[in-house]
This record gives sequence, C-alpha cells and structure tokens, in this order.
Amino acid sequence: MALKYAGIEVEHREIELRNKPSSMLQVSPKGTVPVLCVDQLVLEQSVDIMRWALGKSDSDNWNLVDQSLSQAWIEKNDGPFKALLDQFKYPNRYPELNQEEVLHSALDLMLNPMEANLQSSLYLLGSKMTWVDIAIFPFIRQFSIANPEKFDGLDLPCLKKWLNQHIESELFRSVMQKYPTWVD
Ligand SMILES: N[C@@H](CCC(=O)N[C@@H](CS)C(=O)NCC(=O)O)C(=O)O
Repeated sequence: MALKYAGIEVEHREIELRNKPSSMLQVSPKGTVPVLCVDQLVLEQSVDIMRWALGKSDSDNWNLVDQSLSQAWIEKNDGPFKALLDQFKYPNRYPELNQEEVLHSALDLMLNPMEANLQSSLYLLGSKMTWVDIAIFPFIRQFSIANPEKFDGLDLPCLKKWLNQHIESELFRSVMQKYPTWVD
C-alpha cells in the first residue's frame, strides 16, 4: 500500500511460502515476505519498505507523526499483539491456551486502547491518516477474519468503522489482487 501510495512501480513477485524460490533466498536468506530489492538495497521488513517508499513521496503527509507514539504502537503491534493474533488464528497450534483468555488479552493490549483512541479521533494518531493506520489495520483485519462471529460480537464500534473504511478503500482494493506465482 505504501509503495502504491508513493507511486512506485515494482515488479511484483508473488511467491509460495512453502516453496520459496532460490532467487529470493539468495538476496534474503531470512526467507520472509515482503522483500524489496531496490538501488542495491535489500529491505526485508515491511516497516522499512514503508519508510523507504514514504521517503520517496508522501503527498498526504502520512509521515507527519509523533515518532515515539508511532513507534510505541508499532512495537506493541509487531510484538505482543502479533503473538496473540497467531494464537487466535491458529488455536490448534496452542492447545494449552484458552481462546477466551487470548481474546481478553488482545482486547486489553490492543483492541480496547485502539477503540479509545478512535472514539476521540478518526485515525489512530489523530484527525489525519498516517502510515501507522496503514501498518496496523491489516493485523486487525486478520484478527476480525480469524473468528468473524466473535469479532462481530465485540463492543468496538469505532474500531470496526475504522477497519471497514480501510478495507473498502480504493488503495487497499487496488493492491489486494491475485498475482501469478513467481517461478525462477
Ligand atoms: N517483521 C516482518 C515479518 C515478516 C513475516 O513474518 N512474514 C511472513 C508472512 S506474513 C513470512 O514470510 N513467513 C515466512 C514463512 O511462513 O515461511 C515484516 O514485517 O516484514
């Protein structure tokens, strides 16, 4: 989304995670997606790719954020919330965990604090959309899809409105397409 927003054209190589092409592992042995190869650089973290793209072009000032606030949200999302998301998405991998407890931890840690922010402003960090909204909403989307009935029953009206706005956005739709799988 950041690349598209910044108007950067890329050669998009969709890969099969179960069968990673050796050309990818050669440039990025850590073997996770996304990876961006540009100007002799190999960017292997989504957040680095976003920063690089916005450094090139940022017409709506997505980058105009309080640095420590944005970092705190991203760290919470990528660390403990991502762990809870995996536990919520793949309960069979965590038979020892109680799903209700996982859900409550996710609410306490992330979903309720986001709801509180979104009750007083349209976006996570205030009245303007920033890269932090774009970085975090795909994780909330995954959470909502993992157990739609449960998610629908949660009292998070502003979070749901925010999520739908992003899911229905032209930007999201334009990048969420099926791409052919890359074969070396
Ligand atoms: N912190 C990394 C996480 C990357 C990551 O874990 N990607 C997953 C897919 S969403 C992956 O490539 N997993 C490797 C695998 O499943 O083999 C980032 O934001 O780029």
